[in-house]
Amino acid sequence: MKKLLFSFCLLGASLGLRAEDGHQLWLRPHPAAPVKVVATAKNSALLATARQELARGWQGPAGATVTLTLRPDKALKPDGFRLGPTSVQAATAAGLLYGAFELLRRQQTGQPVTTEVVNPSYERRLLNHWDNPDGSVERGYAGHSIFWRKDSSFVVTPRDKALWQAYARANASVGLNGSVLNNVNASPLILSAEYLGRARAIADVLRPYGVRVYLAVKFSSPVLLGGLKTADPLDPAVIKWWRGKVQEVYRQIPDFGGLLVKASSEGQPGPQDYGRTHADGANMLADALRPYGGLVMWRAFVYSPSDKDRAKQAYNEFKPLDGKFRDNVIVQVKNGPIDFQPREPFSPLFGALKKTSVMPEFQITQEYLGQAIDLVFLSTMWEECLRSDTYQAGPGSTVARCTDGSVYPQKHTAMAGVSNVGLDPNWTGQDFAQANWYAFGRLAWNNQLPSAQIADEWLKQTFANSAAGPRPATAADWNTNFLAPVTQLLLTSREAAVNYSMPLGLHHIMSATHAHYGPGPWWAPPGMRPDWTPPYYHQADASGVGFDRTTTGSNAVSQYHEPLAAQFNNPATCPDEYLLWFHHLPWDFKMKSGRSLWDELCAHYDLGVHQVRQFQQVWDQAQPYVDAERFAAVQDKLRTQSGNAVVWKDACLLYFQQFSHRPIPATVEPPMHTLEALITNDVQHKDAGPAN
Ligand code: BDP
Repeated sequence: MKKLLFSFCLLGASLGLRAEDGHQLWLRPHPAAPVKVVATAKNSALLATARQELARGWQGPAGATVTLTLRPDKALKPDGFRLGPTSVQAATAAGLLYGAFELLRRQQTGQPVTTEVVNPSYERRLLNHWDNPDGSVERGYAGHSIFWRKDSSFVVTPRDKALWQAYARANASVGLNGSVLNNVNASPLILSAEYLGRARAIADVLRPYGVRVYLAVKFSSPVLLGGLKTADPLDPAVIKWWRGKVQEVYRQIPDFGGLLVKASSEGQPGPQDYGRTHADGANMLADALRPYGGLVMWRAFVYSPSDKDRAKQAYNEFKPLDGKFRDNVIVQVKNGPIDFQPREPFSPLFGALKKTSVMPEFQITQEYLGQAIDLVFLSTMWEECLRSDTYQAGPGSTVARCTDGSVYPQKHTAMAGVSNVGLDPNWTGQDFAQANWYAFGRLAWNNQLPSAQIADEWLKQTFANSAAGPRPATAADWNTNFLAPVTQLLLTSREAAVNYSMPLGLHHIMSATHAHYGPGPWWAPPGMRPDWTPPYYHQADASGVGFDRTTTGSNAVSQYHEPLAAQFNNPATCPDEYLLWFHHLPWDFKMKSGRSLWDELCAHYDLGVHQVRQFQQVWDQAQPYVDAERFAAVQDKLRTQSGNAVVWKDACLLYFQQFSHRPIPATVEPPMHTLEALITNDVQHKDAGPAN
């Protein structure tokens, strides 16, 4: 063994290798073959980037000539392109850049290049950064903001620029074309001259990569920043203030993309404070942006403690407003009706808003899915949502098709993902969380892409041809012993997380004291808003468990189109995945498997724990194919995840057992913790992230 290690080291040394900190993402430097790029297009920053990328990464025939042709083409959307083995034709310079990246990706991942037309699913493909002006990141697990500084210094350093450039390049390589630079819980400061100046500097660096800048704004900015007495969207002084502010923004950033707004939601100010509707608020901003072609992305994440079922509220507030929004407003809807939980059914707003543009919002940062510890590939979760059939315009009206313009005529289409990027050297904290950034970009570009392909692409670009670490004997060896098992790990990782945390439709039972990491089904301090406590969601008692959203319960089920409403309403036909989302069922309810609900719950938690242990084994066996630094980092995270999965299982089973009064089946690993200890300590998780 010693000898083997030694020879690996020697090989490493002879290749001039260095440790891997993961900073290169999926864009690892390769020895490129010489290539000549001939462009029939006017010179532009985007074209220069395309040329540079081809020269930097060409893996095709040495000495080949690649032609980049700019030409109007009816078959192409603005960012689309026609691809050939050595040619890209597009109607815009951005299309040429995306075509260049596509060529390189195909080369690096061994996918064939035929002559074909490639168009993006969505016009705007955006990251939402929940970054605060002081440099902190809400629900960020990878260090401070890459955009804003803790010391509030507005000096733009060469290091800032290099980082922003690397960030923009990564985005462009997967087709992302927009970044909202600050938190939806927006500070009015973002619209001050200093912050706009820095936003301009960021926009200047992002522009050559086709990434446009957007900002999130606080609805009461006219009061807090402008000194007005009101932020009423129908007040002439307020309208004037926003017009002036928008003009100022465009003076700094001529290609500014638009505004993202969280209003009348979770305590944020909004039009409802003045007796106005979401449409009144959004339209006022839309009118200010219209002369410049800017967009308003108005979030539908709204709920208040007054309603008996939080899951129904967004639909109830927004459905009556369908058709009342300007055509440069897009309503931004989270994938599920509650809040980025490990599994939710799709939000019933998808497909139900037929005369309003709607965009999906996914959460890339793993707030409820293990933060920067757990290895969870979210692509399968997003794919599940995008492929869900809403039936709103007949069978086949999937969430994807209801949002990309295929079903309803939308003037604008978009998809947003809450970013997981921070100042950590590897950008995302956990090395495998990079895969979620990658997957989000790929799905925003092509909402039909299977997760298996995304995983395959990411692994090949991130770990193959590694400049560090021992090399596999042959490609076949690498494919069999690394690519296949690790792809499988990625593809099952989200289901494993659901199993050990919130199986069978359970949701929102995480710990509050640990900033949403780990279990907390018991958490309900006296006086706390019920809809912020887990018991509101799981409703466990002696009679059973689950939230009754059937026609005889909260009736949330009726927000879904038939045949879904009937299917979800009946426990016999409701998919197991959503069972306790829609039903409160007795502990001895007979499941499709023949087991009782209690036994089934136990089996899921236990399975989740075993799946993570299996992931550890897969990763351990991958060691010969991975550089030492990333191998050890991921191994360490998996070890922590594995221990914490046991905590989830023990906590939930012991807690629910108080109501079920049933034994944990002998086939299930017995708890190693006591409920008392788990509750008392609320379990001290290692590296659970900031408690914001
Ligand atoms: C919740 C997060 C909170 C966000 C909110 C949102 O816990 O930090 O502000 O979503 O999306 O899940 O507005």
